[in-house]
Amino acid sequence: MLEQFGWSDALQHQFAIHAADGLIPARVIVQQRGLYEIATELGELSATLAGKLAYDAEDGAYPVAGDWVAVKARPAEGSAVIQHLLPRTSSFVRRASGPGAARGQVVAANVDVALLAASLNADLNPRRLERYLATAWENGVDPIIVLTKADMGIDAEAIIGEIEAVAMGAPVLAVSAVTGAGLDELRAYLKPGRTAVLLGSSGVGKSTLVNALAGKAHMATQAIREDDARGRHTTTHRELVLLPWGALILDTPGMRELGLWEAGGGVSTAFADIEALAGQCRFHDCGHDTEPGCAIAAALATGALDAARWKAYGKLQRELEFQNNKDDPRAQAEGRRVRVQRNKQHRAEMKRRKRFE
Ligand SMILES: Nc1nc2c(ncn2[C@@H]2O[C@H](COP(=O)(O)OP(=O)(O)O)[C@@H](O)[C@H]2O)c(=O)[nH]1
Ligand SMILES: [Mg+2]
Ligand SMILES: [Zn+2]
Repeated sequence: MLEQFGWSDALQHQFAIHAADGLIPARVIVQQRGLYEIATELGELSATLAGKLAYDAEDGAYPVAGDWVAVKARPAEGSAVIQHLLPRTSSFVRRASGPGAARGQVVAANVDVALLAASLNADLNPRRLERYLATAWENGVDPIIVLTKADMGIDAEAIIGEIEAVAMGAPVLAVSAVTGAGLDELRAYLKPGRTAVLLGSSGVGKSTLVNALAGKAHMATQAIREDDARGRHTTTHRELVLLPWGALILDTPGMRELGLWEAGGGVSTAFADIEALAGQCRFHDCGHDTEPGCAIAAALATGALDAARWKAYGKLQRELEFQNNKDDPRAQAEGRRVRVQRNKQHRAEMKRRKRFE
């Protein structure tokens, strides 16, 4: 059961310390207001966070859909308590906005492939795609650009060409959930036991695409526990979906504000053409402005480098710098405060235990 969700020998090996504590591994299918639906070897269970984990999670480490966790199961009650979050291989973070949201919000974890969805119909913003590409590469995740709603009479070929020009080699597909066009091509990228995440603005057709890929099997499992009579929680959707051929797909709510978190490597990959050009400037520390022998200025002059793309690159660089600076003092002070408080609690707890020894 758990192998279907991507559980591996390597994960099992890491899990030994938790197994020794009587915990079992689980993968988060959906998270809603602090309540979880998880897949375990005992079947699907409803779960809550252990108090200690909820406390630690102030650091922004709440389990989310796709996460592996260690749980104390109560199979007879169909429930479990999540005790530990296992280390993530990748995570997608939505840039936080508003006070107190210094860290950003993780929206998907442990994915292998990112499907960057944009509608052929609207919302085709190459600049936004560049951001998504940067975020995927920075996470070590393979991006695939999925242009949706190919049935709406738009010349997909022309747009695919335009997108390929900024895709830096990532595959670009056009699909339609209505006619089924392009779905076989997409399926070929979704391998059994591997997890793909769908990213893109709300309304581009992500959930419809998951349904089209899942077919009847998904409809049958869509309605997970709605047993509210005994005060249990109601979950009407799932985010992590097991597709009929064994691939996993993570549907996320709108990602309008997917930010760049600790990007850097990702930006370089997404703009490898610009970085290569910059390497050809005569001066090592060229400001790409009025310096003689500037390869960027030359490429802009001939049109070999698109001015909008150059501008987007500059904007990303400035944003990264801003985020890095912004993060430092405050986030560090906050981290310190949390650690001090936790140590205090820990010492009090040790004292309390001593008394009972
Ligand atoms: N014509 C057409 N409409 C689609 C397609 N996929 C989704 N839609 C419509 O787009 C709207 C938003 O779809 P939804 O899956 O909820 O988008 P999400 O917010 O990205 O999950 C709905 O009205 C869908 O019926 C498609 O392939 N073709
Ligand atoms: Mg949706
Ligand atoms: Zn230059």
